[in-house]
Amino acid sequence: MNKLAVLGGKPIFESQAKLVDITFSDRLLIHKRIDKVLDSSQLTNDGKYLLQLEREISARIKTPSLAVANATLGLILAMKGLGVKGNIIMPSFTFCATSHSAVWAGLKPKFVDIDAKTLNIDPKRVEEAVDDNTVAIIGVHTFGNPCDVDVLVKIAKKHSLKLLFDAAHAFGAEYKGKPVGGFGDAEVFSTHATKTLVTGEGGFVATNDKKLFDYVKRGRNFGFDDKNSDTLFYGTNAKMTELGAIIGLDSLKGLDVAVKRKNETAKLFIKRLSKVPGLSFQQVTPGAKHAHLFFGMLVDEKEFGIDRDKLSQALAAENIMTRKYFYPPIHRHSSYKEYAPLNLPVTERVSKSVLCLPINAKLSPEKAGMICDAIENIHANAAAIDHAI
Ligand code: T4K
Repeated sequence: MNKLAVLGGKPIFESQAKLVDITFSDRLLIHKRIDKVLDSSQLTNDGKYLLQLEREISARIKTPSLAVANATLGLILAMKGLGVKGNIIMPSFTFCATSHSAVWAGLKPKFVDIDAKTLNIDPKRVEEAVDDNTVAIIGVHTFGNPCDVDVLVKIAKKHSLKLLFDAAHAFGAEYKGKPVGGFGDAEVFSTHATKTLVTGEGGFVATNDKKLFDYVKRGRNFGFDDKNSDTLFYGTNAKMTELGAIIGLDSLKGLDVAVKRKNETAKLFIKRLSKVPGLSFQQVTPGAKHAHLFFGMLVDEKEFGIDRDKLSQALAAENIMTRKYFYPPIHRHSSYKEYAPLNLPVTERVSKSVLCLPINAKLSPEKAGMICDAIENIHANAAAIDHAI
């Protein structure tokens, strides 16, 4: 075993193993298309590449989809378009965009706990949380692992609630053989640079609800009518540019390969790292196909020997990037301080122990193996590391 960098040795990676490392399929075509767009001078407002991307996304997920400037604006539009006022049940173990969007849309987040295995909203906690003020539920397909969709649909139907999915992580995932995108009243994807399907900044709202579709379509363009002369409501500007759409078309071409590669890496990580005491992993929802945007691992300090933060530090010394998605949980953010007394034991435990490892289509099995070597080495030297940092 090599001497660990955190203990004075040489890092296992010469150049950084990045959490995300974007793959482009055909740069020449990207450049050609950008030139065409520059020649045409049509940079935004329903340009030809945007329309092509929307057609291809809609066909792939078998659901009418609209491109937006980012998932946060997509979520705000989808939530406002539901036309309801009251509480929206959601997990606190998510990115702040899920809850911020609700507040911007005039809804009040009601945080509930997650399931310890899938790391998604726990349907039992959802059912318990429904009261007279509840108008909607939003599930988050955490790291690309689809929610327990059928159970959430049942609960929403039983209580006449709207149901959304924050599918920011989940392009390429499936639930019971169907692509994520067509479930609930709407699903919202992110195509931010950190995602598998990339447009730079961007996202998609997918919905089978014609009224909601029209609301989002107008809402992303200031609320204009078909003649673009009068506004029908207070819309916003949430349009995606042609440059984003060109990157998106390229990214979509490579998506299946990327998701396959990421699933292979996740399998390798689980096979190797399940042998390391104190490490456990997100479990795939029964009947689902995980998109593995991120690979989340839980670190039990007692059994592993050091806590998540020290492991992250030791990996950084080895030139291995990690991220603590999602820490702190939303109800611990300063902007949500009125929620701080909430008791969400699984969320608290997972949030304190979760660490996301690099997972991207460029990460070879050899490099993924080197990440496992480093983690095993860190575990074997936990006492010395604990003393050193
Ligand atoms: N719902 C959920 C559940 C979400 O997780 C998010 C966003 C949203 C909704 C809202 O989606 P958007 O409105 O953003 O479309 C990231 C992203 O900013 C954010 O989009 C994402 N979730 C969140 C989980 O993380 P950072 O600050 O952690 O990323 P950063 O800059 O540290 O980069 C991480 C990795 O990505 C590194 O390996 C570098 C690489 N990277 C990053 C950027 C920005 C690139 O390769 N290229 C890039 O341009 O925030």
